[in-house]
Amino acid sequence: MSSEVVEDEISSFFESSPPLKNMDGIIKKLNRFIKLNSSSRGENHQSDWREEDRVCVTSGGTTVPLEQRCVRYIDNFSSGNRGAASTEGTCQPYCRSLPDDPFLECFEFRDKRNIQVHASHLEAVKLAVMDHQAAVADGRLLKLPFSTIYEYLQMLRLIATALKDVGSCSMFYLAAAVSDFYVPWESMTEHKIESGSGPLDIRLAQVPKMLSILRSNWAPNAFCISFKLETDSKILIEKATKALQKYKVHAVVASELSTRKEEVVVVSSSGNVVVRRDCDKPDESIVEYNLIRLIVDRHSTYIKESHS
Ligand code: PAZ
Repeated sequence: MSSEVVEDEISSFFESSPPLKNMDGIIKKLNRFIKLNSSSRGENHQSDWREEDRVCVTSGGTTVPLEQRCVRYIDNFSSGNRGAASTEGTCQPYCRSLPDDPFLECFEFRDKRNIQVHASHLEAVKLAVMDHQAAVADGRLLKLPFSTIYEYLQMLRLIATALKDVGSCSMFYLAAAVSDFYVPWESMTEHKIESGSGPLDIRLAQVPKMLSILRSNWAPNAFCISFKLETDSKILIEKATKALQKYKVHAVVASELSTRKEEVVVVSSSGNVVVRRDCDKPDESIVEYNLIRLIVDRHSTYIKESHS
């Protein structure tokens, strides 16, 4: 497909998308965050801030609504754990160690006026709250929640174009599981699809691939890491290699669904590196620990090379 056709498809996707709710608010937050992390940071913060720390981490699945007043949708699998774990080192950032249903499981009523954290979750809650508050207060973390494919892609475009000037110092770490198929807004029924008239046939259109335009137009100098998940290990590396070549990203992190928490393969032009977790070392008991070390290292080299 020619690049003009891809660009046309992308333009018509955005033109027909329902506008982001609170777009102005999102843009304001985003600009404030970028500004805070661009100018006088060194004077106001004693952090070990480095320029290369401007990272857009996408995490979680996107949904494809089947009705404009959505009751039903198709979801893409992702617990959000990888993005969360990678951001902490962000599920939600700083909530990974809490139980799945934190509000119900973490707290207990001592009496009608007192709610307390259950002793077994006290340390995890304390740490999560403290670290999260510190990250937000320091201006190190901005969370922009999305649900639908429309929201996700509009936000990604906003962020990428806002980071364009940051150039090689910005990174896109695209761990979200993004829908490949969707129902175009204009061909979607407004009201809840009637049941009772037999099986439902739905025709899904292909979501235009935004990675190529992110690389070529939105943020061409940013360091870009995409992710590939497969359930068939036999095709995983081949698919990741094709994505690397097609979208010209700097690396593709390939995972197989059942082993994604144990190991990933970082596929790049300098070869494939298997990254595993090491349960014997507390820090390295999650695969993201070694993954992030490798990616940060590669990004630093990329920044140096771009500036030389
Ligand atoms: O969110 P999670 O920790 O459950 O899983 C992470 C992941 C496997 C969804 C992510 O690493 C990934 O591969 N995302 C891209 C999925 C895709 O191929 O569209």
